[in-house]
Amino acid sequence: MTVRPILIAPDPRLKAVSEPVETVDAEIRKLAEDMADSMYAAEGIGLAAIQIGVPKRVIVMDLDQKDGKKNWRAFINPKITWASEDVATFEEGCLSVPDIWDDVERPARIRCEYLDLDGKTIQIEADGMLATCLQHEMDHLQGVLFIDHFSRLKRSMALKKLEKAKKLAG
Ligand code: K1U
Ligand code: ZN
Repeated sequence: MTVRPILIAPDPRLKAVSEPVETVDAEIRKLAEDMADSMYAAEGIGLAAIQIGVPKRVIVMDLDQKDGKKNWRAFINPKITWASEDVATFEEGCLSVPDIWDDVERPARIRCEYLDLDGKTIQIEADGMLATCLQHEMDHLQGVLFIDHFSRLKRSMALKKLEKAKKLAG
């Protein structure tokens, strides 16, 4: 088990655009396992590789954590192939943006194509929390944080709060 530290905003590495994975090999499978270990240790439901400082298009997610049961899956090189016009609003949080939770509006339903850990192409249609979490994590792959969806005033208040917390932590 390898738990890697999670980058905290405003770390400039979180603004990087992640690179596609060329081959799903043992190195990528180990990265995904470390990401899952790091996500569970931080009590999250998702994680993008850039959040542990690795600029590769890899996401892990587990929306079904009950009684300590682990049921994570990996999404490699995910692409949104269709998004609904209707939108849904969910309260979002982020392990890289501690102690800030707020509503974000996104397409309510998406179709997503990605590679699994066997390198197989998978297509899914998602709604609810899966659609929200996938879009949140795919934003990370583009260097976008959920606070970037806030109004300018709300975002600058969130950034001030993060910088203050960073200073207090030393
Ligand atoms: O990207 C991340 O840092 C993961 C993030 C995923 C996410 C959560 C909510 C809406 C959209 C995306 C998190 O896992 S934040 C932590 C969290 O969701 C949680 C923590 C403890 C209990 C329940 C939820
Ligand atoms: Zn996040």
